Amino acid sequence: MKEKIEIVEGDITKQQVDAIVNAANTSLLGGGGVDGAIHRAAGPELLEETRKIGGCPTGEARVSGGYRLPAKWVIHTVGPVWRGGNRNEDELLASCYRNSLKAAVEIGAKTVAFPSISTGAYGFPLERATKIAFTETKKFLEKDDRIEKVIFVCFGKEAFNTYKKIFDQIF
Ligand code: AR6
Repeated sequence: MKEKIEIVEGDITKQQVDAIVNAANTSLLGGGGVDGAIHRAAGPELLEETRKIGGCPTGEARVSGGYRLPAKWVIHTVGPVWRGGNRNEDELLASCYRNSLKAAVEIGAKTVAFPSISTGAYGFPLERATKIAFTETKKFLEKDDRIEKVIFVCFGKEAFNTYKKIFDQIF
Protein backbone atom coordinates (compact mmCIF):
# COMPACT_ATOMS: atom_id res chain seq x y z
CA MET A 1 0.00 0.00 0.00
CA LYS A 2 2.64 2.45 1.20
CA GLU A 3 4.69 1.79 -1.93
CA LYS A 4 1.84 3.07 -4.11
CA ILE A 5 2.16 6.55 -2.60
CA GLU A 6 4.67 9.14 -3.68
CA ILE A 7 5.13 12.64 -2.29
CA VAL A 8 6.91 15.13 -4.52
CA GLU A 9 7.53 18.84 -4.47
CA GLY A 10 6.73 20.55 -7.75
CA ASP A 11 4.20 21.61 -10.35
CA ILE A 12 1.32 19.24 -11.02
CA THR A 13 1.07 20.30 -14.67
CA LYS A 14 4.46 18.68 -15.33
CA GLN A 15 3.52 15.26 -13.92
CA GLN A 16 3.82 12.29 -16.26
CA VAL A 17 0.76 10.43 -15.04
CA ASP A 18 -2.47 9.17 -16.59
CA ALA A 19 -4.61 11.72 -14.76
CA ILE A 20 -4.06 14.85 -12.70
CA VAL A 21 -6.65 16.17 -10.28
CA ASN A 22 -7.64 19.83 -10.44
CA ALA A 23 -8.79 21.81 -7.39
CA ALA A 24 -11.51 23.62 -9.31
CA ASN A 25 -14.57 25.67 -8.38
CA THR A 26 -18.21 24.74 -9.03
CA SER A 27 -18.29 26.59 -12.36
CA LEU A 28 -15.42 24.52 -13.83
CA LEU A 29 -14.55 27.64 -15.83
CA GLY A 30 -11.03 28.08 -14.44
CA GLY A 31 -9.62 30.35 -11.76
CA GLY A 32 -6.36 31.04 -9.95
CA GLY A 33 -3.96 28.70 -8.15
CA VAL A 34 -3.57 25.20 -9.44
CA ASP A 35 -6.74 25.55 -11.55
CA GLY A 36 -5.23 28.51 -13.44
CA ALA A 37 -1.94 26.66 -13.93
CA ILE A 38 -3.73 23.59 -15.31
CA HIS A 39 -5.85 25.63 -17.74
CA ARG A 40 -2.79 27.56 -18.97
CA ALA A 41 -0.75 24.40 -19.50
CA ALA A 42 -3.59 22.41 -21.11
CA GLY A 43 -4.59 25.19 -23.53
CA PRO A 44 -7.98 26.70 -24.45
CA GLU A 45 -9.50 23.38 -25.51
CA LEU A 46 -9.77 22.48 -21.83
CA LEU A 47 -12.10 25.41 -21.15
CA GLU A 48 -14.16 24.51 -24.20
CA GLU A 49 -14.72 21.05 -22.75
CA THR A 50 -15.33 22.09 -19.15
CA ARG A 51 -17.86 24.68 -20.36
CA LYS A 52 -19.83 21.82 -21.90
CA ILE A 53 -19.65 19.79 -18.68
CA GLY A 54 -21.58 22.64 -17.06
CA GLY A 55 -20.25 22.73 -13.50
CA CYS A 56 -19.64 20.39 -10.58
CA PRO A 57 -21.04 20.42 -7.02
CA THR A 58 -18.66 20.61 -4.05
CA GLY A 59 -17.28 17.18 -3.15
CA GLU A 60 -17.91 15.66 -6.59
CA ALA A 61 -15.61 15.11 -9.59
CA ARG A 62 -15.84 15.43 -13.38
CA VAL A 63 -13.42 14.20 -16.06
CA SER A 64 -12.04 16.02 -19.10
CA GLY A 65 -9.18 15.49 -21.52
CA GLY A 66 -5.69 16.76 -20.71
CA TYR A 67 -5.00 18.35 -24.12
CA ARG A 68 -1.44 19.83 -24.05
CA LEU A 69 -0.67 18.38 -20.61
CA PRO A 70 1.45 15.24 -20.31
CA ALA A 71 -1.55 13.72 -18.48
CA LYS A 72 -4.25 12.20 -20.65
CA TRP A 73 -7.07 13.28 -18.33
CA VAL A 74 -7.90 15.99 -15.83
CA ILE A 75 -10.20 15.03 -12.97
CA HIS A 76 -11.84 18.23 -11.76
CA THR A 77 -13.00 18.19 -8.18
CA VAL A 78 -14.37 20.99 -6.05
CA GLY A 79 -13.12 21.24 -2.49
CA PRO A 80 -15.03 22.93 0.32
CA VAL A 81 -14.38 26.52 1.34
CA TRP A 82 -13.09 26.46 4.93
CA ARG A 83 -15.65 28.07 7.25
CA GLY A 84 -14.24 27.12 10.63
CA GLY A 85 -14.62 23.34 10.49
CA ASN A 86 -18.26 22.82 11.51
CA ARG A 87 -19.82 23.13 8.09
CA ASN A 88 -19.15 19.60 6.87
CA GLU A 89 -15.77 20.64 5.45
CA ASP A 90 -13.99 17.40 6.49
CA GLU A 91 -16.57 15.13 4.89
CA LEU A 92 -16.73 17.22 1.71
CA LEU A 93 -12.96 17.16 1.35
CA ALA A 94 -12.92 13.39 1.96
CA SER A 95 -15.51 12.94 -0.77
CA CYS A 96 -13.31 14.92 -3.21
CA TYR A 97 -10.57 12.31 -2.76
CA ARG A 98 -13.00 9.37 -2.91
CA ASN A 99 -14.83 10.64 -5.98
CA SER A 100 -11.61 11.58 -7.79
CA LEU A 101 -10.15 8.11 -7.22
CA LYS A 102 -13.44 6.53 -8.29
CA ALA A 103 -13.38 8.61 -11.49
CA ALA A 104 -9.77 7.54 -12.10
CA VAL A 105 -10.78 3.89 -11.89
CA GLU A 106 -13.72 4.46 -14.23
CA ILE A 107 -11.52 5.93 -16.97
CA GLY A 108 -8.82 3.31 -16.46
CA ALA A 109 -6.18 5.69 -15.10
CA LYS A 110 -3.52 3.75 -13.22
CA THR A 111 -1.41 6.70 -12.10
CA VAL A 112 -2.98 9.79 -10.55
CA ALA A 113 -1.52 13.03 -9.18
CA PHE A 114 -3.30 15.18 -6.57
CA PRO A 115 -2.69 18.76 -5.48
CA SER A 116 -3.52 19.78 -1.93
CA ILE A 117 -7.25 20.40 -2.52
CA SER A 118 -8.83 23.37 -0.67
CA THR A 119 -5.63 24.46 1.12
CA GLY A 120 -4.95 27.54 -1.04
CA ALA A 121 -7.67 30.06 -1.83
CA TYR A 122 -10.25 27.97 0.05
CA GLY A 123 -8.29 28.20 3.32
CA PHE A 124 -8.53 24.61 4.63
CA PRO A 125 -5.80 24.04 7.28
CA LEU A 126 -2.96 22.12 5.65
CA GLU A 127 -2.31 19.43 8.29
CA ARG A 128 -5.98 18.63 8.69
CA ALA A 129 -6.42 18.43 4.91
CA THR A 130 -3.36 16.23 4.53
CA LYS A 131 -4.69 13.73 7.09
CA ILE A 132 -7.95 13.51 5.17
CA ALA A 133 -6.13 13.12 1.83
CA PHE A 134 -4.06 10.20 3.13
CA THR A 135 -6.85 8.53 5.11
CA GLU A 136 -9.23 8.49 2.15
CA THR A 137 -6.56 7.39 -0.30
CA LYS A 138 -5.47 4.58 2.00
CA LYS A 139 -9.05 3.36 2.45
CA PHE A 140 -9.63 3.48 -1.29
CA LEU A 141 -6.45 1.62 -2.24
CA GLU A 142 -7.20 -1.06 0.34
CA LYS A 143 -10.46 -2.00 -1.33
CA ASP A 144 -9.54 -1.40 -4.98
CA ASP A 145 -6.23 -2.46 -6.50
CA ARG A 146 -6.70 -0.95 -9.94
CA ILE A 147 -4.75 2.21 -9.17
CA GLU A 148 -1.01 1.62 -9.17
CA LYS A 149 0.35 4.97 -8.08
CA VAL A 150 -0.93 8.08 -6.34
CA ILE A 151 1.40 11.06 -6.38
CA PHE A 152 0.79 13.94 -3.99
CA VAL A 153 2.28 17.04 -5.54
CA CYS A 154 3.28 19.66 -2.98
CA PHE A 155 3.67 23.23 -4.11
CA GLY A 156 6.55 24.44 -1.97
CA LYS A 157 8.69 23.14 0.86
CA GLU A 158 6.20 23.81 3.64
CA ALA A 159 3.55 21.61 2.08
CA PHE A 160 6.16 18.97 1.24
CA ASN A 161 7.40 18.80 4.83
CA THR A 162 3.85 18.60 6.17
CA TYR A 163 2.97 15.77 3.79
CA LYS A 164 6.09 13.83 4.78
CA LYS A 165 5.31 14.23 8.48
CA ILE A 166 1.65 13.21 8.21
CA PHE A 167 2.52 10.30 5.91
CA ASP A 168 4.42 8.60 8.71
CA GLN A 169 1.41 9.01 11.02
CA ILE A 170 -1.10 7.48 8.65
CA PHE A 171 0.71 4.84 6.59
N1 AR6 B 1 0.96 22.49 -8.85
C1 AR6 B 1 0.64 21.92 -7.68
N2 AR6 B 1 0.04 22.58 -6.67
C2 AR6 B 1 -0.24 23.89 -6.87
C3 AR6 B 1 0.06 24.57 -8.08
C4 AR6 B 1 0.70 23.81 -9.10
N3 AR6 B 1 1.01 24.35 -10.27
N4 AR6 B 1 -0.36 25.86 -7.95
C5 AR6 B 1 -0.90 25.99 -6.72
N5 AR6 B 1 -0.82 24.81 -6.05
P1 AR6 B 1 -5.69 26.51 -4.80
P2 AR6 B 1 -8.21 25.66 -3.52
C6 AR6 B 1 -1.27 24.46 -4.70
O1 AR6 B 1 -5.86 27.90 -4.31
O2 AR6 B 1 -7.71 26.09 -2.19
C7 AR6 B 1 -8.99 28.49 -7.75
O3 AR6 B 1 -9.12 29.83 -8.13
C8 AR6 B 1 -1.44 25.57 -3.68
O4 AR6 B 1 -0.20 25.93 -3.12
O5 AR6 B 1 -5.21 26.30 -6.18
O6 AR6 B 1 -8.88 24.33 -3.65
C9 AR6 B 1 -10.18 27.64 -8.16
O7 AR6 B 1 -10.74 28.07 -9.37
C10 AR6 B 1 -2.36 24.89 -2.67
O8 AR6 B 1 -1.58 24.11 -1.77
O9 AR6 B 1 -7.08 25.66 -4.66
C11 AR6 B 1 -11.12 27.82 -7.01
O10 AR6 B 1 -11.88 29.00 -7.15
C12 AR6 B 1 -3.20 23.95 -3.51
O11 AR6 B 1 -2.57 23.91 -4.80
C13 AR6 B 1 -10.20 27.95 -5.82
O12 AR6 B 1 -8.96 28.43 -6.33
C14 AR6 B 1 -4.64 24.38 -3.67
O13 AR6 B 1 -4.72 25.79 -3.78
C15 AR6 B 1 -9.93 26.60 -5.17
O14 AR6 B 1 -9.20 26.78 -4.02
